[in-house]
Amino acid sequence: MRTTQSVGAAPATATVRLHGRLDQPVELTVEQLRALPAHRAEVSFDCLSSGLQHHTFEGPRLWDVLRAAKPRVDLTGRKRRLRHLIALTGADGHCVVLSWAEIDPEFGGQQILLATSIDGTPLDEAGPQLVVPADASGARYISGITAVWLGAVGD
Ligand SMILES: Nc1nc2c(c(=O)[nH]1)N[C@H]1C(S)=C(S)[C@@H](COP(=O)(O)O)O[C@H]1N2
Ligand SMILES: [Mo]
Repeated sequence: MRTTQSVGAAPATATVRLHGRLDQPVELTVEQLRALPAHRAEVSFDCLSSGLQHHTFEGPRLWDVLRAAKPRVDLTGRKRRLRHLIALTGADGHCVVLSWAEIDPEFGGQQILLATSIDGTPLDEAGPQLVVPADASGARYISGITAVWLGAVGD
């Protein structure tokens, strides 16, 4: 995990870097993610190693986080945007990809969140966690996210 540490006993603060096709690439703390409208998701997913899991997450939509960073995506018409993809990387190297259309309200419009808390526990030290309510399995619920990259096929 990439962290910033201040002098004394202050806890480590995780940061997540938004980069790629963005006009305003930025490094955000979980506290800064809380500036965006928060949504709650009560979810269940299956894990190969630990079985069925239930969690309640809160945090902003990934869509709102990306829009705030001014994506360089042509939203004229509906076809040009569909080549874009979002890659999220965790502190342990686990990496997952979403397609732009999964979160675009004119397509899948899924309420995919960058969670700032899990079951009421803040994620300021661990880093945000991806919430993909429509996924049956937990493997895209990537935790300790350190980077979110927006790219496009053909770049
Ligand atoms: N960074 C990271 N996030 C991850 C994983 C991982 O290996 N690394 N495993 C995923 C898998 S396989 C599952 S099932 C869920 C498990 O979440 P839980 O243990 O909090 O229920 O986390 C996901 N998030
Ligand atoms: Mo899992």
